[in-house]
Amino acid sequence: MIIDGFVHQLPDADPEETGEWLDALGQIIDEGGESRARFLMARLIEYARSRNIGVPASVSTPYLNTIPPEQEAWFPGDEDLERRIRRMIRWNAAVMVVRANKAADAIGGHLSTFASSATLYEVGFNHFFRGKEDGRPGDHVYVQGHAAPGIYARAFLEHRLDEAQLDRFRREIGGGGLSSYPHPRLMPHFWEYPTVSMGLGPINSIHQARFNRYLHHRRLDDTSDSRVWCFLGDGEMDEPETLGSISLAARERLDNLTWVVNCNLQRLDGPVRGNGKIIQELEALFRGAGWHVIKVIWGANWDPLLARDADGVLLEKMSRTVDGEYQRFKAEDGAYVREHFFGPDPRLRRMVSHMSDAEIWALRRGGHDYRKVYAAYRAAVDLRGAPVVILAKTVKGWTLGPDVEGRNATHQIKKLSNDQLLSLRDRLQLQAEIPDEALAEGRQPPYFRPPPEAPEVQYLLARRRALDGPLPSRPVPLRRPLTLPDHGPFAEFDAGSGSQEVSTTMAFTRLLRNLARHEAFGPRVVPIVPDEGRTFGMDALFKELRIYASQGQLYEPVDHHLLLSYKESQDGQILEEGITEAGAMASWFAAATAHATRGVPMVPFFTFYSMFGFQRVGDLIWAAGDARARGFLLGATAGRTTLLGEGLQHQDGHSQVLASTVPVCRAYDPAFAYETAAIVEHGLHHMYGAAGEDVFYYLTLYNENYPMPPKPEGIGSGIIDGLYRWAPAPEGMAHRAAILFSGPAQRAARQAQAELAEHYGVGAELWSATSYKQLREEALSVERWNRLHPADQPRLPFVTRALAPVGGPVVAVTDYLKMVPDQVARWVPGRFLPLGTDGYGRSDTREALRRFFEVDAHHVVVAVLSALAAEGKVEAGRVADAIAHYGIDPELPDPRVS
Ligand SMILES: Cc1ncc(C[n+]2csc(CCOP(=O)(O)OP(=O)(O)O)c2C)c(N)n1
Ligand SMILES: [Mg+2]
Repeated sequence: MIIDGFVHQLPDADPEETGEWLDALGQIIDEGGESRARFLMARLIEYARSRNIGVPASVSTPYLNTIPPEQEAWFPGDEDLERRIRRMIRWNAAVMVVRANKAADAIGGHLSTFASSATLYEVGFNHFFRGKEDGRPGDHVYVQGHAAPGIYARAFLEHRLDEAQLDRFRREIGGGGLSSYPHPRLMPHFWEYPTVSMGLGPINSIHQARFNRYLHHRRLDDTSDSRVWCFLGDGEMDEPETLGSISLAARERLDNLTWVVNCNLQRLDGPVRGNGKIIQELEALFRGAGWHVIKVIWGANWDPLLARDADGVLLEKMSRTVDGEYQRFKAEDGAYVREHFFGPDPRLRRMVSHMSDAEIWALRRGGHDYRKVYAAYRAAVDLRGAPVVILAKTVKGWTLGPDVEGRNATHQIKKLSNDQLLSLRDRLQLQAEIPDEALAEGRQPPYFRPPPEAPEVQYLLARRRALDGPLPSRPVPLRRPLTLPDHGPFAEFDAGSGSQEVSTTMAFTRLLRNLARHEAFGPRVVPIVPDEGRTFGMDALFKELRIYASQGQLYEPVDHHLLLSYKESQDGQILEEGITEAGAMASWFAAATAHATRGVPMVPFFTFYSMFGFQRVGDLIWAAGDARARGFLLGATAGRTTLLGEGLQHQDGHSQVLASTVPVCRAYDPAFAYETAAIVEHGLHHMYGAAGEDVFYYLTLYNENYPMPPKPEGIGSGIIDGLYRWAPAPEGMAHRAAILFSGPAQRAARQAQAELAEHYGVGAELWSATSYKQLREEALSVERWNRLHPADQPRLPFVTRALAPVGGPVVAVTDYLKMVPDQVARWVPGRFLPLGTDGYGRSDTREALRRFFEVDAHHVVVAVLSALAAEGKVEAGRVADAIAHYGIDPELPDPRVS
């Protein structure tokens, strides 16, 4: 076989001996069978390893538990009490969802996900997850979004939530409700990590674990006691983000990370791998990537059967059975399992002949076996050198009865009849707690919670006290306060660059360096780049700030003789993530939420190719808003025409539109260095100062060089509010107008102003529009106030007040879609005409692109004249003359659709 071809490239020192070994093995296969041969091979490999013979790891192991019964850690808890607690939690979780869906206005929710994973969570809560008492940061626990009902039910049992709150599950308006899923934005004192968009929890958890190491290596926080736990669905493993960073986790030896994959073999529509075995597939992936894998497939009552499986028929059957069949078995009954799993092979049939159908039916999956799960977690926290994934096999909808367990529709079942509830109650042995009458037809099924002094509650609370307090819980109190910088790092940008031509990207990089150099504040700066540092001119920072590398730099870099050489270091500050915007964003996420998750505010600046930001990792950005992230996102090489040459897939003309859809994102499109600096300075104080608002900032940065003007006097807070007058109109003109520019469109605006004054008698004021989003939001709140206060004097939005004195049409020009300035169109006094870069980009020079997209100075002039003509102030012929004069072909196709 080709894959073992290496063997034939090595000399065989003793072919005769080789032959004898092969013959011996052949004989075993012929006489002892395949299973025996496999067994012997496995023992040989194990023995070779014990003698330090490096045998390459195989990527998969038999379909058995990784931990043999005799090596299971001793379970230290009170099993009976924990079982009762678990049953109460199961009950309340189900009842909460059922009650939410009894009313005519059924509101949804999920029963089956938690039903399959209750044991997985309960072992964690009772024995492993560390809380946050006494100012400790504790563990980071990512809960599978659809398991939220179980987490509420546990908090209820702990007396952290009450019945009224459970009855407000998914009814958040008006306050006091419980969110559908983990949303820190909506329950800021409870939920910690937003996970429900599949794939985001897993990638975030990896980067959280890595970020903890970064904090530790940089001596910013002792993270050695914090473990990251991430609970995942087996269906969720198909998301590219889920698996996207697993090799990073192994490379970084993140033994502070444990994943628990709830392998209930089902996703929303049906089986995850009906024709295969998801556990085996995942095992191979994770082992291949370098993780420790612990499979928890079979419950303890399978152990005696396996112990008797001398000829390997049971293992053979287990291995050959596909997940679709396993699912079917759990949706049938004991007799069916006897007939179809054990039955076809007389040896297997004999193996269970002493067992009743009920006993066969009770053969459990490992993920529902409390002791096995405990042993797996114990092993996971003790294993060193690599992250651990626990693959726990469960039944979707477990305990919820035959109409729900393992059914294809189970994910979406949210109602149970009173009969179904009765049998759930019996299954959970809560007959004494919930009498039959309570479940009579037409009655609302009751919750059950013992009083605080009951042994169950006492035990539960004692366990949590021993583990440093309840979870989930947010935020961690401020443990290491942040000292904000004075104006020093920002000051130089106010003076402008004189005749030196620079870009806003260069200015930002310089600002970043200034901030990182600040003695008190500097260490909190986290510069993050995907593989684009050089594109943004940040390679200059590699040497000074150094790139974080957990193992330091084990080689002399090729450019070591250069002043600005490539420098990796264990206490490096820059996170150079490689080509993974999702990974870089996940690092930003960890840093941007450190204020709440670790009580150590960090200030991340993630600079990316603006095209590959919002549209590539927009869902992570959205979730970051949910997580109450604070920090800066920088979309560099921005602009449909400013990024010349790169073409359709690179030129971004719409990230400002996408940013405007994120409620807590403050999106800015600065033109000048002093604007960029002012926005960052303001943002720092707004997010990390007394206001402490949970928002984040997006700034587009460009690579066009021009002399940066000094900051004009008297512009007040216009840069931050989104608009200010940058230059007055030339005096003595017949007509008046205003041109609003953003980003590098400033150049076209300035040229147009001169042209209009010189040739057309139009005095145009120039305004810098740094943020249409900010303007729009202020205007919307004013509009709302007016709508709801009819008796009061109406208020005017800032943009209306600011532009009122213009006394002529307003033309806006941007390197983004016309939709960006259009955000404020209805509040602009007078005629408003936006120019923007609608359509796909293409490769060409800036000049050609700006002409093509109709955002160059000539098109601005024509737009101003056309607006004046529409107002009857200039003749239409003047517009036509200008069009002809500038050589504009009015018959060219519209770039928007061409
Ligand atoms: C990105 C994304 N796509 C789709 C969904 C809708 N969705 C919610 S749960 C689910 C199935 C989950 O299956 P699995 O991960 O196996 O979890 P289980 O409930 O079986 O534990 C889907 C498709 C989502 N929440 N996020
Ligand atoms: Mg599943």
